[in-house]
Amino acid sequence: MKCRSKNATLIALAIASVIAPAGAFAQAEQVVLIGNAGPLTGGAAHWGKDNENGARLAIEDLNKKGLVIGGKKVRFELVSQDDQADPRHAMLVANKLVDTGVKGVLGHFNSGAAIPASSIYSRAGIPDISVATNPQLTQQGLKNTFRIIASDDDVGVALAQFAVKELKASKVAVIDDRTAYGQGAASVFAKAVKAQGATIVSEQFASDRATDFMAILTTIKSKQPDIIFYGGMDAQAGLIARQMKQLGIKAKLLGTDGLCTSEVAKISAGAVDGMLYCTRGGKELDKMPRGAEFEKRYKGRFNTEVLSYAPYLYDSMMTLAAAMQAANSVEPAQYLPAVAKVDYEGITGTIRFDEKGNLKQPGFTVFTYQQSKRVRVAGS
Ligand code: ABU
Repeated sequence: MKCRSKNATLIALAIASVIAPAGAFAQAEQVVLIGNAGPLTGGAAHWGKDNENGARLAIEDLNKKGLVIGGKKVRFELVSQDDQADPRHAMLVANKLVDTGVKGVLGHFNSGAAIPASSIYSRAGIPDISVATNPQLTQQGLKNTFRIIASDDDVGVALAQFAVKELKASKVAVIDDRTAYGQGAASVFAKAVKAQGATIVSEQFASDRATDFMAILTTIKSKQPDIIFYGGMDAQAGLIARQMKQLGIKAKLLGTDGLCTSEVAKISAGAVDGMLYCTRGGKELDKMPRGAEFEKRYKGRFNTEVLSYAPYLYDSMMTLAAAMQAANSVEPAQYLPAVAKVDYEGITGTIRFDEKGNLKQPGFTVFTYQQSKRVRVAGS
């Protein structure tokens, strides 16, 4: 009985070797799990989905290429998690991704989620590349944490200079949404604008879920500011722009990357035209080395426009893959040093990190809106 079964196995192998394509048995395939974490529900879900799409496109491209790492063909799989833009939920998600055995992480998106989650990936020794912009993310001395975009220190100062020099602002009001991102960006901007000689006439705050800003804006109106800086996201900024118009406030509305989307224009019902200015790290998509090609492929694959950071998520994934290839290993302990030393020409430009994990030479762009379309007014 035993002998008959062994013969059957040998016959099956012989048949397989005749019908299988040449080289099919040469390389075993290894599945490499990559975590993606960000808001996939709630008011920032459009950001999370855009990021996830960028990561997915990179993984599909890599799998088409069929990388061989450590002698094995690699198939990447994206494990995407919704952290709900919430710090506590982000920590649950981070632990889950570590337990699932991911070899690298893309995200988290919100600074308030990315900062606590980064400690969890650090303890597990897993490389983590994020577009969260609060400077603290890379000031924790964590060797595994990287940011592939300018920080709020970079863009906040650039926007403050633009506000004073180009918009001739001297009286400034500040509102923030009490998140790590919003509060951090508002504090960088307030400090930088004061250093430029402007005066802060009002400092207010609301939550990142707020919809009614009328009371805050009425208080601010009485101070007659030239500009209002909002530290927060597009979902609230669009409402602020609309409510400023309703109250007849003539000030410009300024903010950092959280405001720089097509969504802000839609929510504001056109109120952002010529009054909202925002700044973001890096170049506009059509100025990126392979931005136009990426835009076309993204639209073809997902049937929607690029919102913001999809090309950076694409490059984040490609950076992890380039480091794995350089180290000839998918194991975090082996390839983490190669991420720190990476020199990768991506869609968004050259990816190289400084000793803290910040992108070297990130650049910035200042935008405004005309007919609800974002247009570049300064920067790279
Ligand atoms: N930078 C805009 C939103 C992501 C963050 O919280 O940093």
